[in-house]
Amino acid sequence: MQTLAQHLSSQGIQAPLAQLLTTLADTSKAISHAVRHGALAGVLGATEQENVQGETQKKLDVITNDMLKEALTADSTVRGLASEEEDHIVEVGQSGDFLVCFDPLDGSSNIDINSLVGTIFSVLPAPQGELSEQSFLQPGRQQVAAGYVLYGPSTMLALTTGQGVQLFTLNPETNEYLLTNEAMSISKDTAEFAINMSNQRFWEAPMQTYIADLLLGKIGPREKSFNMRWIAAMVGDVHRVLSRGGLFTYPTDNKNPEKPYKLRLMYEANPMSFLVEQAGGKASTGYETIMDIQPSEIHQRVAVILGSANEVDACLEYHGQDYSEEPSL
Ligand code: AFP
Repeated sequence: MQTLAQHLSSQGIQAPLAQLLTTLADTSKAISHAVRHGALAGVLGATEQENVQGETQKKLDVITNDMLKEALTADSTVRGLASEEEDHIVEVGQSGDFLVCFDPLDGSSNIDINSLVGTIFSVLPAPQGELSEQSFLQPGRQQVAAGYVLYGPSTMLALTTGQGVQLFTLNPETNEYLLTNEAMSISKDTAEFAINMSNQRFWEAPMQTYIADLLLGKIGPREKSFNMRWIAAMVGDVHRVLSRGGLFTYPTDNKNPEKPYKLRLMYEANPMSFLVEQAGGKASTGYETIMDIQPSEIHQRVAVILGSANEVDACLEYHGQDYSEEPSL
């Protein structure tokens, strides 16, 4: 089985990007170690602090954010970083080739119940000249790499550099990532969807009708039964979609008119959309392709509908969208 380093070399990944991806992978090994020790390391529970999202920070949110900031600051290929846990962008170097956006511990509300959590990262080219928030506001199409690390029964790294999606499993004996799937592929069709049903009354009509038809199963217009899953950690739900197909969605809702969307564009929706499209799936807000969005601010939130291409198309039909264009690979 190829190691991560052997794989990056075999794909002809240039040294600076290979160095950055190695930094991210190595840091995820340390995060995996911290997550695994949980209560034994005193890393569970919440802090007194709130992040820019207005969410109470878990201890592990802060610990993992600091680990990634330290590692990326020490990496000469990194010009700047943006994190879910940082109010503003952080300039870390004068000459690095890359900007890194990340959610250090996605699904952190799962930490205290020992459920799935992960790290999500997105790598953008660093423009020349002064660094500002504007430097980061690039559409998802500009990403040079994206991935996630899922801290589950196995620690797994899913990665794309635009040449499909590769999956690596961390060998606990050697602490080495080994290539366990060289081309993840999302089935075009599915009978499985993931949504937080408790928000049903707050959804827009197209999503209410789409989900109602899924629930009608064989007696409804879809004429087949559907299964539902909800992990409450995007990394876990997207990994399931990449592994066996499915549709994952966090649609717009009017539960809190000041916050019509939940998922963050720069470090959740864009990296996951890159992975999903590279595996043959689709990713849309319901009205536009996620990776075509011109970001307006670093912590911007969007609606997300992603997964099996034909099922995303079916959902977009309810939104009155033309679904004829093929996913760009
Ligand atoms: P946390 O990191 O605050 O747990 O949020 C995780 C997340 O951003 C995403 O990973 C999940 O899909 C979604 O929120 C879960 O949202 P609900 O808690 O509303 O189900």
